[in-house]
Amino acid sequence: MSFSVSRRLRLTLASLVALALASFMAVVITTAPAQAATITVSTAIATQNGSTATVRGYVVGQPTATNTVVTSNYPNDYALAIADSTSETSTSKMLYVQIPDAFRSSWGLQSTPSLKGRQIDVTGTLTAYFSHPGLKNATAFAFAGSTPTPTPTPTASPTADPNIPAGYYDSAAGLSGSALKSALHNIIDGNTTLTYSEVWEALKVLDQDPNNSANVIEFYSGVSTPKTNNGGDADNWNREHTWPQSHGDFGTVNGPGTDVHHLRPEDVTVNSTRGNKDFDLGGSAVSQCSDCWTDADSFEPRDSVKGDLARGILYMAVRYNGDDGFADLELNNSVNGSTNYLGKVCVLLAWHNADPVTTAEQARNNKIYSTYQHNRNPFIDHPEYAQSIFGAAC
Ligand SMILES: [Ca+2]
Ligand SMILES: [Ca+2]
Ligand SMILES: [Ca+2]
Repeated sequence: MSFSVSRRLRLTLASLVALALASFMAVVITTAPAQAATITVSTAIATQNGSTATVRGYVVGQPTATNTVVTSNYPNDYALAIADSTSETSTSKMLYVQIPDAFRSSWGLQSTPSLKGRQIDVTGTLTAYFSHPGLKNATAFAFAGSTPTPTPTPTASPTADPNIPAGYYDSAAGLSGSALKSALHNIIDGNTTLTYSEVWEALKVLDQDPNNSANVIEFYSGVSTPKTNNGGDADNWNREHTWPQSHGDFGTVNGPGTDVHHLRPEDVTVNSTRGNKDFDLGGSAVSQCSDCWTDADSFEPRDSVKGDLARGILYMAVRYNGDDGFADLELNNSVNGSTNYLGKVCVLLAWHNADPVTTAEQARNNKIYSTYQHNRNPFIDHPEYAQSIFGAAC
């Protein structure tokens, strides 16, 4: 099988570490431990001596008892069975891996069933689990071949945007959780709205290719395409609602359907492939969209826009609360969820942490504020708000 692993894996690891730290601002720089040699599952089974090792194997299911490994309808995210062959069915040739709390949302099969069949590297202590050869106290998970990154890089700490108007967030000071969400809503609502046709012109400015002022960058795919190539035909770019219209039935009248904090240029075909799917990890490669992944119920874009995407989605959930004639947009941790909801919130939070705010993203936010809508995305200005408002679900 072939996966574009390197970038997406580094990102996944960085996100896991960020979650474990549970705070975007608390970046602690430590010395990375020396990397242990990678061993096979059969070697790990033969080496149950309490030593630390990195084991490479294919995810074949979830152990639920000494001689039982389930391969569907996973009961939780607590354990993985890995083997040297993706088709292994004998539990005696499997290693049972305990999944610590911080890794469950990304490495547990109930949350991420698409892990089955993937080759992974897991680092931990070789010792019995479920009275069976196992690995416990895992400190790192990665798709095979990537470089585990046990600590975030210093650049993960965002620099405050000097263009935030004085006093803009004063009424949110000291608040957390739902009180913070409510205060932010009142700060960013009442914004100027664009017509759907004005969105074309706004995106040509906001998403201009920094290396070619005649082009825009298509959001998920990263492809540079002429601004004049907008339209509805194959290989045109059009206006992608990263929060799909159908997840709130808001259409394209002035309001959420024209809010450029979440609207982006995208290739017509890629836009169609994304459709109204929720966001989650995994699937198969997307045509015309390098390092994008999709399956029947979810879409995953390239790594460098995962955070940008997440922050636009978080903005939508706070901006639209059902008090202005549109639906109350909210996040949940599901795919195929109910109307007005978009998921998965825990995946989006991990993406927010793993792909931090850049100066280019701040510049886009400032331009929306100064030129178009006169409201700001709080999660670009204050990344730490995301965990406070949405972290309880994860
Ligand atoms: Ca999926
Ligand atoms: Ca980014
Ligand atoms: Ca809302």
